[in-house]
Amino acid sequence: MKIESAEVFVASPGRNYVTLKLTTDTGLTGLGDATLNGRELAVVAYLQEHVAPLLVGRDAHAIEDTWQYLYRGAYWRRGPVTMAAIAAVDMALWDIKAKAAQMPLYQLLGGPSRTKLRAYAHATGWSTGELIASVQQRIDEGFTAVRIQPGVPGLNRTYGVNGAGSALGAYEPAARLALPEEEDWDTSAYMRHIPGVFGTVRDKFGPEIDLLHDVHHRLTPIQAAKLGAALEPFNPFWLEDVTPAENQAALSLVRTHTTVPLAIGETFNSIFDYQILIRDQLIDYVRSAVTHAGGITAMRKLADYAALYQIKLAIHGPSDISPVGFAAALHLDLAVHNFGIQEYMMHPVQARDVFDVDYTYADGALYLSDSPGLGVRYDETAAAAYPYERAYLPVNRLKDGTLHDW
Ligand code: CS2
Ligand code: MG
Repeated sequence: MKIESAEVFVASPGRNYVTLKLTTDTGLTGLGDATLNGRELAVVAYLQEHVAPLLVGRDAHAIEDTWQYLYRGAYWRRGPVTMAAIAAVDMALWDIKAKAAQMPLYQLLGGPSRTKLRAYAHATGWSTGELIASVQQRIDEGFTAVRIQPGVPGLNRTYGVNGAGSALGAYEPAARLALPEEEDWDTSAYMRHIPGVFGTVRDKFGPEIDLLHDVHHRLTPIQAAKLGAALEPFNPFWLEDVTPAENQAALSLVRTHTTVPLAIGETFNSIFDYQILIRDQLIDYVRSAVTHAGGITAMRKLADYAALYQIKLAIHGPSDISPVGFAAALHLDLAVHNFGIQEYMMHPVQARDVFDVDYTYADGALYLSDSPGLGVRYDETAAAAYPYERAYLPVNRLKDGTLHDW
């Protein structure tokens, strides 16, 4: 079975998604997600100009060899653009292989290790009262694990809630402005505010609900250590991305001072970004997206490496991973032994016009069907009605204008 064509589609049903479609000489098709939020067309060009010509005529079954060919063959290794492109090819080939076998992909990865995939949802509110209402809504929807992101007194907008009165999710699909939106940041104000919010939410909902929080790369290691220690009485499920973590060893300082579980890695794109973090047991959850870390082939190796150290998989699942990339995550989640939890941010409603998916949500968990492959269909005609729109993620400045991590 040979690859006959590789086509790339860009559509914006609520937000931009880049989708690769591979077709074989036997008529099978496979889908891959290549969406890199805010830099989408860089991956489109990489796929169309540099990868598609290499794929035509290749054995569609030779997934590992194709992965190595694209990774080593480029000479210029790693980086989010390259790894998103490789990920899309890898997903599409796994989709094809599973369709050829007439099995859902998770069967080819070893079969199901559990019956359902526990998911966490986002709750957000500028004031603590709004946040509590949002948590209640998630609990009413069946979630038993909720990420809480409050506003910060003195700021006008911040990650996870954007501004007072903003809609749920408005913090993610960067406004369709000519230039990135500018948010403001004050680490001291944030550090003073968060423990009280955690305490109030914990008091209101009791000990059983799991509460998560995303620091979104904003602290130094010593600040992160201090925040972790301050939150310990409220038993967070995890703190996510406490530091930017380009310096992996820095997390050992955080670890020395707090037992709060740490999750990290949505911006990482290689197993090597985790080498020290996993080997030295500095984290508890790996957060890469299948879409950004080289696909199922690479993520399986990452999950297995993490498993040696009792570290669990908690794949990134925001609305900027397409339903194709999200389905790939669910198949891996179902198959690996060290599944932790799955983020479920949900896609814009318009995405349903373009992506027809077989996965379902019920009572705090996600389920896969037994349909062959990834279980996602792409409607090219519907996609054409949602043309690409340039969109940036926000940037973040301190009060004196210094650019800070977003
Ligand atoms: C976030 C992401 O889901 C998360 O944990 O950190 O939504 C992140 O902000 C976006 O994926 C950026 O594109
Ligand atoms: Mg995050």
